[in-house]
Amino acid sequence: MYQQAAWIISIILILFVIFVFLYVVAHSGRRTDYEPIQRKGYRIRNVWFLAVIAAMGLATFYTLRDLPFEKPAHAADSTVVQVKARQFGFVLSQNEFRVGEPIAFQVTSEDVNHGVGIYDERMELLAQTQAMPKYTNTIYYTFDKPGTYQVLCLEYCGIGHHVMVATITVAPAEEGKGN
Ligand SMILES: [Cu+2]
Repeated sequence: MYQQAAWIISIILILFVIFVFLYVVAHSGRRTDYEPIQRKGYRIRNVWFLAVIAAMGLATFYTLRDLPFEKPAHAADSTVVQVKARQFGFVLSQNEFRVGEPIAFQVTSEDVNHGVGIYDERMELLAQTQAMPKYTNTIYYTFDKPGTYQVLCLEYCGIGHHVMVATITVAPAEEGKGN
């Protein structure tokens, strides 16, 4: 969903840039006084500046709450999983989970910077963080569908970057536990 939104927004912005470019090219032959155009430009700029600030403020307010980095209330009941990234692979202390089981992936690296991205079967990114040497980043995540998930490196880390793959399997929720 996010990839598609990003794709559509990119296309719209590219079309906008093309439109502006063509507009400028089409009007470049005309000679007019510079000052009124400049004044008009400044007026438009002031209005748009405020509009952009307002739009970005609203977008930030509504999207920040969906960020997965916040420590959830049930963090204490999470299954703690050590994730060690290294050239070129991942070592997970556990890779079989159940639907609805809250998990805390504690991510670090044994050598250089890596990225840890968890992808579903449609290759949509569900959660990610950096894997850094001597530092632990935690991803709190709860799988809501059974299936096979992939962990891929998101940071170009050397010649074998593309072979950094780990698999996670998620089984249906336990009987009597809902879901
Ligand atoms: Cu890597």
